[in-house]
Amino acid sequence: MKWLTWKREWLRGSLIPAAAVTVAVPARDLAGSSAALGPLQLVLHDDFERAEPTGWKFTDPAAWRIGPVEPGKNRVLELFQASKYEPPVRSPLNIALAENVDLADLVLDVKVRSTTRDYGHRDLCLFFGHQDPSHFYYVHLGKQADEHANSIFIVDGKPRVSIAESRTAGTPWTDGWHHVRIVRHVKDGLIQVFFDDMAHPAMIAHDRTFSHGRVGIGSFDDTGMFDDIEVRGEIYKPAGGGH
Ligand SMILES: [Ca+2]
Repeated sequence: MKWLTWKREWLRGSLIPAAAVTVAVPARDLAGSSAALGPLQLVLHDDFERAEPTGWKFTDPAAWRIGPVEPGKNRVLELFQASKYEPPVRSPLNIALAENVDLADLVLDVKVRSTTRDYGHRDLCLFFGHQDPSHFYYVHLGKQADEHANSIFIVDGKPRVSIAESRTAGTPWTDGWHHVRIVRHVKDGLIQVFFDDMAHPAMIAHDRTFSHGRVGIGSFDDTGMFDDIEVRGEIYKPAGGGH
């Protein structure tokens, strides 16, 4: 059980040397897909066990902080208030993008915890294929699915559009921690989203508009915590980009 193995690593607080690891994603983790992801290098691992959230670029740095869940305990990255940010087109307000990570194919794993009240659009979001503030993909993990919630969205120079071919009726938020995974396979456009159940995707889409970009975490308009983000991916190399 791959997830159980990772969970034990998290519990031990062990660090994996980024340069040393390649992981082939098991076929059973790609249910509903014809994709075959090759070995992917671990390009980002952050457990936030430090004082300041270096390595991340925020739409509003004042909305984020690193802190322990309990005094002296594990530290996490917390989105604790609304960002003062006006997006160029209707899209999430609270975004933290990993710096210096531009990926094509990827598998992103992260632990997330919603800290807002329980309501229909209770959400946290994950970002990928991010080109600029008006061109990117994001996953909205919303309590109840509708036109604007609990789907995979594209922001392509205009207000976000839902592109999920299949999705659940809603993300079953609790006040505890959950494990989210995004799988992106550029060649056939596959996007899969998993929430706790790593065998059955909660959302699936196919889109090839953006072939690469940055990854990130955040929320449309709520608060939450993030920890132990691990991204395995293919580092984007521009065609004819030289060395
Ligand atoms: Ca941590």
